[in-house]
Amino acid sequence: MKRPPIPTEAAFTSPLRDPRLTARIGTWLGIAFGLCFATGLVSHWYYLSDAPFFPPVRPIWGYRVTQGVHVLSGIAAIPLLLVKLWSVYPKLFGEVPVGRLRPLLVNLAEKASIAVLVAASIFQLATGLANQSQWYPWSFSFRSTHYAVAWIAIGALVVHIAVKLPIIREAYAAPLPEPEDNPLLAPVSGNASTRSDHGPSRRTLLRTALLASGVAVVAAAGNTVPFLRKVSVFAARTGEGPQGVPVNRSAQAAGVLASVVGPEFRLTLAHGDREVTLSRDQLASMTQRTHELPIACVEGWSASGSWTGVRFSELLDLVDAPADADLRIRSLQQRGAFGVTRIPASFARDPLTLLALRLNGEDLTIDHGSPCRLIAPNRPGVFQTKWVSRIEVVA
Ligand SMILES: Nc1nc2c(c(=O)[nH]1)N[C@H]1C(S)=C(S)[C@@H](COP(=O)(O)O)O[C@H]1N2
Ligand SMILES: [Mo]
Repeated sequence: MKRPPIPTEAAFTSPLRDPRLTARIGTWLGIAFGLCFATGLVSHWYYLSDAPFFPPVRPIWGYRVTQGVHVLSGIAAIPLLLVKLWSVYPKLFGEVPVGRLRPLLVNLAEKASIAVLVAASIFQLATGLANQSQWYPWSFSFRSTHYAVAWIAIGALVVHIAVKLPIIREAYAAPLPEPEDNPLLAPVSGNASTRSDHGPSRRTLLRTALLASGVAVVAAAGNTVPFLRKVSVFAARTGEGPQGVPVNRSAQAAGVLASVVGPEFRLTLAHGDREVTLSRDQLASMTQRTHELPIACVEGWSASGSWTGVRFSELLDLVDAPADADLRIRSLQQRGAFGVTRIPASFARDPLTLLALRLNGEDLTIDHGSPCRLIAPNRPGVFQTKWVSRIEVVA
């Protein structure tokens, strides 16, 4: 079989391609990437357990909003990136100035930097999209890899913008032009100056790209925005679940058996050698409080619930835990990450933080963490530990 010849840059003739279009799409893509990067840093900070200082306890919906914006800005970037790549990829086939060393090196350096930017961008959007649909088809740690590659992507983006600044300036100096009359595309007879003869205009393409991006956002936003649930066809979590709140990892998936959370269940509070043990009935006989707090998962879905239980700081007082001590929370979970978590003193002592026994007016179901779970304001969902069995003062 004969291989088709490699095309040249001139072989790509779409009249829609134009640096002025590329610059405009690029601006929107840059905004989406910037938002995604900034909120990603915030998300990473929330996950650190040894940060010099922790996120604030208010607003209660802080993580819900930043993580929602993170996932949605990433989704918004996908159609924009595709159109942007389409608008520039003929450059891959541009002439390489072989023979003269300096231009050759500049050309190769530019191609290499763009290759890094494109590869890192595609990696970030692909892994992020898979993660928000709860699909982990890889063996590396999602969080540390996604975080490291984010710096590569943003670094390459800054270099790219700096290198292209003159072209970007020029592109914005004039309004987006429509394609010139192209005799090849004009009909054989008739009035060649009517634009509709040439297919879509550049402005239509720009608007369509932005519209696609908006549609993608709306299609996914029902994960966090309740009134969009009906139209969010891509939303993996649409508010359905026992007691009106979705379940991320079920008891079965976590290896928590109904037998261990039955009447024999005991919660242990430990402060050094001191231990206090409580049954569920004893927890239920303590003062109960009800707070409206969201579960906000890193995967971009979130849902608010009305949680009832014991104020966490009142439990800590039973073993005279120091007010500034962090706590380790152990659960009955047998396998998988996040069976043991750590909560900073500021969150543990917040008056809204509960060891919840009930959700939306009913006892917790086993999948929501029965007999008791942690629920704190402004925390990533992974730290809202279910099936809590032991709370330890971290020495
Ligand atoms: N013990 C334990 N608690 C856990 C988890 C877990 O895997 N094990 N998953 C967490 C995650 S990732 C989220 S988003 C919330 C979800 O709570 P829900 O299933 O009640 O909605 O629980 C958290 N609590
Ligand atoms: Mo989560």
